[in-house]
Amino acid sequence: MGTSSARRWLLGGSVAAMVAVGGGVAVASGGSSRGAGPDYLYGASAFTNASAAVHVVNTGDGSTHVTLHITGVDAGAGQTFGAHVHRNPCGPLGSDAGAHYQHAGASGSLEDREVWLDFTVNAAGNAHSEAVRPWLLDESLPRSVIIHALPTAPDTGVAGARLACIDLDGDGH
Ligand SMILES: [Cu+2]
Repeated sequence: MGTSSARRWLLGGSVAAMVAVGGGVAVASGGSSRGAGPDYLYGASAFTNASAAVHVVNTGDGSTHVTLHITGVDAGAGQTFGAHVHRNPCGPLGSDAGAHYQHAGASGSLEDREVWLDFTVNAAGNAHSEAVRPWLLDESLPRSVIIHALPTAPDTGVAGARLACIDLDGDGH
């Protein structure tokens, strides 16, 4: 699956997510996946009325592009929230998503070895972020994206309370 087709699909996915709050997960072919949600909210927060879409695209050269689009965030312009790919699926408790996904054999900083998607909200309550990594996510793990209350601390990966979770689905493995 090429990058250009992924980009077209990403735009369509964002629109779909806006009309499907709390909706389920759709699966694309070609080793890509996405999630739309949030699937779980952990108490009232800036994300109570938000819609989010996550796209995971495996490029032909063995790298991974993960994109997060979010709308309807009730926060002031310029506020930054942490977000990461986590190891486990979403659940009723924020802790159900487990620890950060950390890629076996990856090198570099903590951020380089994980998938961080911190985003800053604009005046309209929208935000997006993207992470590119030179490896493919381990398809044996179900995964999710957790949105946190605070920006991610670079040294520790800590980002405060878990506010929302979006399930990611694989490509049928
Ligand atoms: Cu996290």
